[in-house]
Amino acid sequence: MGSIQGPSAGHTAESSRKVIVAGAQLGPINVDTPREEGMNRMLKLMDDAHQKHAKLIVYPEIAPVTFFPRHILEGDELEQYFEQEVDGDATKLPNLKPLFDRARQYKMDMYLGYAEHATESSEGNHVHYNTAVYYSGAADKVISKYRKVHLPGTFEPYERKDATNQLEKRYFLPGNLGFEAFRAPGLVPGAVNQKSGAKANAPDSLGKGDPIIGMLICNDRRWPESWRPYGLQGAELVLCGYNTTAWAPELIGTNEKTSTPEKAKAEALFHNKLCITYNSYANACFSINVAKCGVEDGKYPLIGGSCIVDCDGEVVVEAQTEDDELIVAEIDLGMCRRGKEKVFAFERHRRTEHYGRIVGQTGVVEPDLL
Ligand code: CDT
Repeated sequence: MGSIQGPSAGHTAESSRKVIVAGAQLGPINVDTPREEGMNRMLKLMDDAHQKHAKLIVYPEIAPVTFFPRHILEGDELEQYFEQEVDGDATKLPNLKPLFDRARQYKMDMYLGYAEHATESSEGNHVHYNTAVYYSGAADKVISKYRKVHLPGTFEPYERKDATNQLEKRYFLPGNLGFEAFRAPGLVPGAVNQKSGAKANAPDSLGKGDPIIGMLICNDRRWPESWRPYGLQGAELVLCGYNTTAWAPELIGTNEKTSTPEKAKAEALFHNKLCITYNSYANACFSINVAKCGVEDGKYPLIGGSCIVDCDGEVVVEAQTEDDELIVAEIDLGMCRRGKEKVFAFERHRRTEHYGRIVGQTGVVEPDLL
């Protein structure tokens, strides 16, 4: 005789992997905001995070300065927004050092987005990237760097003089570091490691090592292709900072639904949440998504909506303002096992023989006309 299965059927054994994490949303940073003022605001948010026992803080994309790719710039006017590494060590970047020093003092991990001036050859040629680094408080060093892969907007400015430009293709090269996940040492207590004899990918160590983390920057979050490589590395937490315009008809396009700044902003907030909730669910990972927001220079609106999303795609906590605001949550990375072992058990359900177009083709090729 059939019976309805009880609540213990299919129960996934989840080890507790709790950690308190924070997103440091920033309000507007204007062209004339002094660097020191922006830095003090960022440090204050880190102090608040420490008071709330956070072990990881996430800042927005290009956090320390105004979202300059909307402006047409060259020479020193452009270069002032870029950080130039000393000895290949981001913790020594002169403008950003106070953040690393404070994180070191608190033994706090940190995702920090900034515009990177990188020297690529012995001849001193330099290139620019839109970059985020992950500083580990336990290791006291930057343990991973990510360079934004999907650069939105145009190389040339729009013809209309009053259009809001998004000149990231002009100012940055596409990231060249791929989507490499990494482990954050000591971020949750009691993780197994090689010293204790555990082996990666052994059945009894899955989901028990130091947390597996991936980084994205802004537009990357809209592309499932950015998340899946992290899912395939077992990521439990994806970090993403953003500067998302709330009203830029040339860039985003308009229709009846988005014909006013208010409607366009509502749609931009909806799309932000749509991508981060769906992709967190489909890769069974948490995500921390953090905005720079509000109206920069009195006329360029950016959306807020910073949020921490769980591995079931649910929003755990969401910012309520368009200003400096810390969002904090205790998350349990052990919850990721259910999605990874059942609905999104990739090893059992993926069909790579049918995915060729995803890596073999960039643009759309429609079927022949009838
Ligand atoms: N900074 C950044 O990448 N902004 C883009 C704007 C494009 S809007 C569809 C973003 O994806 O939010």
